[in-house]
Amino acid sequence: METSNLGSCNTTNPAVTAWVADQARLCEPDQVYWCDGSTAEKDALTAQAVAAGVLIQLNQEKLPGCYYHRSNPNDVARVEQCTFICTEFEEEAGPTNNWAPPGEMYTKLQGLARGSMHGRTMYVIPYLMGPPGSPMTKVGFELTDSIYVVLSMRIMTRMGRVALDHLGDSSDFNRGLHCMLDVNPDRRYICHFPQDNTIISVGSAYGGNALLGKKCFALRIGSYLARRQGWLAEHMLILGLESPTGEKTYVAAAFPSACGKTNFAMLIPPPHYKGWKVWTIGDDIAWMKPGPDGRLYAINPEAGYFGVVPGTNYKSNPNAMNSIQRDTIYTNVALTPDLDVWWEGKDGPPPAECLDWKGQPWTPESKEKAAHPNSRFAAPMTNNPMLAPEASDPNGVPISAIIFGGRRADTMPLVYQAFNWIHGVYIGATMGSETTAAAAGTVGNVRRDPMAMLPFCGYNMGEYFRHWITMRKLIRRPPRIFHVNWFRKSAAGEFLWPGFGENMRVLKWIADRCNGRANADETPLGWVPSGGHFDLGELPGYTNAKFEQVQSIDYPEWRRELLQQDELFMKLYSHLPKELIFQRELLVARL
Ligand code: GTP
Ligand code: SPV
Ligand code: MN
Repeated sequence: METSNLGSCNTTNPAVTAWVADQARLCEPDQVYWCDGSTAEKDALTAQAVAAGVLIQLNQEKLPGCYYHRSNPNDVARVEQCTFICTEFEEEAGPTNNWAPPGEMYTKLQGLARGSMHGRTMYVIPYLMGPPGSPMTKVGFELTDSIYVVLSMRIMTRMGRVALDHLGDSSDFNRGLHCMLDVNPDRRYICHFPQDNTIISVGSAYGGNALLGKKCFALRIGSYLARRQGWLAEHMLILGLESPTGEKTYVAAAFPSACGKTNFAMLIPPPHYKGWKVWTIGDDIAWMKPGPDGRLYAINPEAGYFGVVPGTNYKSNPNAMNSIQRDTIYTNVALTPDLDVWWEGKDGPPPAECLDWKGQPWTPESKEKAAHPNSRFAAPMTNNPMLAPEASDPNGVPISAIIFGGRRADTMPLVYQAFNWIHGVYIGATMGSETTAAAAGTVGNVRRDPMAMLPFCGYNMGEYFRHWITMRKLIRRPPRIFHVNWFRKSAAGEFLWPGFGENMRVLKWIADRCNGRANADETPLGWVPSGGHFDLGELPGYTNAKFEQVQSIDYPEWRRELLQQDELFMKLYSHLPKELIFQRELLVARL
């Protein structure tokens, strides 16, 4: 085994060099390559990936710097059934996680990893989660034998020298090992060892399974560290709403996977909101910590967007479209004869012919979809015309509102506000949402997805609720908490709310509530907009009656809802904070 570029981005950090050497001895790659994050390196690796058939160069006139990738058709989404939290005691992982004893799992995974990189290169990726110089930023290393992972991590994180500089001689870094193996679902394990700040992922090369900085480190390990260190690691977008007078209100929102975070984070206000702007700070993950002024400050640990492609177009999300015109990796979309990309819901008519996400000929008559429903783009956040300059502020941004929301065809109104923090925690904890294509399995079943963290909480969910309750004591000026649902439908199956850019109206009411400007009425669920205090102007055809329908409380639906919440509480019973049981009683009484 040789180290191919000793010296260019190597480090003398003894903890790093010893660990990398250990893992190289285990995996036995032909060579070890240290990534420096430079443009020259990107160009060289991209050329290699193209030569190896891992990437296809797209039409460089239409899409400069863009490349196309197909994953193995058995490997197209996160796999919750193969995802494990390996803590000493099963209680620590809790009933919502798969658990295995660390010793056993290390043995099994090391068996799978042993010698698995023969004939391959082990890439060493040093990366930062968070802006350089921020006290909230953390360092990770991912060792991988996938060049696609390297190039994706280069987009999604701040990678290379900057991470080594941040780390210095410290041994406080996340240790991630990723081995593709033969990409066989029978040998696919995404395992977290929070007590060792370690992740081992084998047998998948897709998304959150393989880009270890994202769900594995920033959320599962992150949430574990956050509880011990007094902060929050959440599956939340962060945006800044700027008023015509320049006042900025920062909002963080938790929606489950494929339920609208990227869209909301990049919202463009309707034309009559003259002078209003929505700036993106992050589209998927927020790390939040109480600041010296008693407010809750948030950073986006990521540096890019790994976004759902289908349905993205210049009408639904122009900022996303503008973000993916250059230097973007597209995975599992369709490929047209002129090396452009296509997907269901793109602007314009479908191509007369193309290759689908599996590489098979496709025409508009085909029954199958051309793009996989969980096809994704990886684009640098600096491509986003509405990227907030504060996205790289080491101090983060002060959060005024936290929003929880699921994908619910019924029961849940468009918007309501929690009475107080603990009621807000209850609303987040009992959240439900329909399953989506972002994870392998059935799509469209309502399940409980507390705070959109069901697949991402790295410890006992009951303790996670307790941590949220305890955090209130550390935040003197807490954000207000809201619940939204963009997806309520009529009996005829039509959306009762136009969504997308029109969600600005909801955002405006929320910001007004935080800034003491809009009135609300009390309902059993929480505070809702008072008549005349919610903007329905310039929305042709949208009547007050329709708004009343989307806001309505249906008592039989709420009876069912409470029973479903009960199932979650029963499952978590041994660690469930009694405050939440009390909140449930209060809600039952109000209803
Ligand atoms: P992850 O990246 O998986 O965490 O997803 P996300 O939460 O960022 O979801 P995203 O913004 O990519 O939206 C997923 C899908 O939800 C899109 O394809 C849209 O079709 C749909 N969607 C987003 N916002 C709205 C909305 O306001 N109304 C309706 N009806 N659909 C929406
Ligand atoms: C999600 O599923 O919530 C995602 C995509 O953001 S992945 O990175 O694959 O987890
Ligand atoms: Mn996500």
